[in-house]
Amino acid sequence: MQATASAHPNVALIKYWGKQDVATNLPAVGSLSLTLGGLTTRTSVSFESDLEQDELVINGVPDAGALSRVTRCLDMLREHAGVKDFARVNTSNDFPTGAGLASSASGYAALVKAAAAALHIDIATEDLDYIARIGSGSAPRSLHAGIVLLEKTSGLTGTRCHSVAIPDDWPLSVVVAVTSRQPKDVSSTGGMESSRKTSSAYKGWVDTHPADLEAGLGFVRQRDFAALADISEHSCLKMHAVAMSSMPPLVYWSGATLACMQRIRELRKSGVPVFFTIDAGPQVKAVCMPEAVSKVHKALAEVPGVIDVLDCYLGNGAWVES
Ligand code: 2P0
Repeated sequence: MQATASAHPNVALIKYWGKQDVATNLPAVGSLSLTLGGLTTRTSVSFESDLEQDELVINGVPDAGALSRVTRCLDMLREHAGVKDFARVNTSNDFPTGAGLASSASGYAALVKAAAAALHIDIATEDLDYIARIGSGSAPRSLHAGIVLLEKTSGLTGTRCHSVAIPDDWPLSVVVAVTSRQPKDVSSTGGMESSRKTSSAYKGWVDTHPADLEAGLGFVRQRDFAALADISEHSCLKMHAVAMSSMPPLVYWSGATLACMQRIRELRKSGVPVFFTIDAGPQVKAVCMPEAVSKVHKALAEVPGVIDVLDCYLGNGAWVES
């Protein structure tokens, strides 16, 4: 009753921000994401009859804060398997945790993948996606490869998640400029709820999102990098406009974040195929064609305030290691 699984984090081009239902992390809008090969979460799950509750260790440190959400996912899998044993969960990231690099997405994707393998259950993809979503709204995307669509549906779970292009179909690269290793002050979960309740821009965000998602999907299908660049930066800045217009205001950027955005726009103006996206943290992700990686990497490394630059590529969905 033991298994280990790995998963990559993901970054959305057409963003998710806001929930229709908090309890089940049902998003108010769909999203389109890239699974980030090069950054990995590795999680071992062991169901043991002598445990009195689930135990969670993240990067070598016991973590009680995230335990209730982990237990909720494990309960759903235990029910599926007809097993009552509690589990020891040991997870580690080879990249900064809780700092806008989607460690919760890769974390919950690896968790459900490892737990399902440890319990030897044969579970439908849609069901595993749903259980991962209970952990984190963006986690189902990390169960899938390459360019991934999480769409709203009228079905039982309310969402469907699948790959729209595998890495070989359109091998985009992502250069991540790390500007801080500190965990963020306001979680995505808290920020989204605050935006829903207080931002006058929230309704416009939800109303205009389906058209943005449809456009982004079309540009992926056409492999139209320039058009995907424009719609992705638009979705990113619209999401941050909603966050910034919340009360109290949510500003996830630092000075270095803005400097990276400007540098990326200059590069694109000079003909380099690159655009930016930013999540609920100060890191900047530069999405580019593979031939531009070294130029983009060098340019971002020179921006004051950038402490590390990570080269990523499109990766596979979560997988069982052993
Ligand atoms: C996204 N983010 O689409 C958006 C853009 C951050 C900014 O999905 O509350 O950790 O667990 O659903 O999934 C990060 O939020 O939040 C996220 P919950 P999650 O990538």
